[in-house]
Amino acid sequence: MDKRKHRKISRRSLLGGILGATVLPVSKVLAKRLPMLDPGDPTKTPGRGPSKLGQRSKFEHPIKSPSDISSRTPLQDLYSTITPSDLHYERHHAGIPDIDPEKYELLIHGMVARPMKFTLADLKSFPAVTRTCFIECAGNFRTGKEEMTPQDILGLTSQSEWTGVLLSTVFREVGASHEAKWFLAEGSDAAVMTRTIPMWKAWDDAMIVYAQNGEAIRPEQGYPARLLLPGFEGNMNIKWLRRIEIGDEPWMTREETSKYTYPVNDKIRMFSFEMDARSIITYPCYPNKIKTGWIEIRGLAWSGRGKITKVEVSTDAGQTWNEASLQGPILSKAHTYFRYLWGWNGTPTEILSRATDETGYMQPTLQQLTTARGTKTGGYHMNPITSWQIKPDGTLLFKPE
Ligand SMILES: Nc1nc2c(c(=O)[nH]1)N[C@H]1C(S)=C(S)[C@@H](COP(=O)(O)O)O[C@H]1N2
Ligand SMILES: [Mo]
Repeated sequence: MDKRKHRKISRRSLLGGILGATVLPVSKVLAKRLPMLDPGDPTKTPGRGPSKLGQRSKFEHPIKSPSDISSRTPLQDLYSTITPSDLHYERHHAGIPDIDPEKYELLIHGMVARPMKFTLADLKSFPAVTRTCFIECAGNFRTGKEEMTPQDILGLTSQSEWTGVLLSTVFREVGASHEAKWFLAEGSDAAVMTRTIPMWKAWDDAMIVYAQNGEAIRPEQGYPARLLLPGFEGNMNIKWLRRIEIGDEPWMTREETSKYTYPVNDKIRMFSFEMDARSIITYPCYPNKIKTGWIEIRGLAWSGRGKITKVEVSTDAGQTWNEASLQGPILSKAHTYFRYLWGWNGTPTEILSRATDETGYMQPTLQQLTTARGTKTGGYHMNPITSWQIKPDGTLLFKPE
């Protein structure tokens, strides 16, 4: 490379180039005066200055694929377990209310010694706790056609690092009765979402969270504060939380009786509160195309009942299973990343993953699920093993069953 040509690129020659542009086309001026300078080369010209707010590379375009009622996390675009806050899935029944944090109040009453109202500042003044876990909609699972991405199939799950106060701390403050068996949580959006939650969850790991991934929780996720019930179905994690009533019987709210768990009598209870263990391969998947050679199969596994202990991958349509490596630290009730190195020889096949959690539960096949549930499958808590077909030319397609 000719060094003298480089030395010619001074501030003056740059300005000359710009001024010259008024009489000559820029390209001509640059070609004449700055033969080594490509104005489009970002490694040779100064870039943008610092900004008030960072942004993604203009070459990256992850989107949440919104519908009228929800938006889904692009699982195939994520490299690990945390969902960037602006990619957290959304499900709301009456839109997103803009709640003024100064006016925010949470009422706690019912079977308590001291009914109380808490401002956001009050909630923040309690000792804080931070934990990483997923939230997953009970209706998370779609199938039906081959051209489906992980986002289309299973995008109603996301993971954040949440910060807030343990519900048990606040319940001690109001003197919640130890006789109480249930509490009602109510949101302040126009949907007035209410769910009955067992008291043991409050004494265990339930939280009221006001921060998500290190900053104030997003409006979509319940700003300024939501209930977080690690491992429990998304619907019970009431957003824009405004009222908690403590009692000894379930309320049997509309959501409970029309859709989800009817929690009184085990005989008519359809689903558990917890989300069962499941997994999905997020690479390779539709619409990827692979070449023969080494492929690192990657994906996510999680369980609402504790830690993931094992993820197995099959590369022969489910005939044999091999243990994938799990990325640590493995957290309880949290998305867990798995990886499995595999050499593809060009033969068409199917790749699958199945998760096992610390209770010993193993993710079932769709056949096992429907057999176990009889006709009462409904659209909720469906966690079957899913499969990607690999075609002779290396294209991938979902295998709807
Ligand atoms: N107040 C309120 N809470 C709510 C809802 C709602 O519509 N209003 N939707 C529920 C449902 S069905 C789910 S799956 C989760 C979704 O949480 P996210 O939007 O933060 O992902 O919030 C739950 N909590
Ligand atoms: Mo949901």
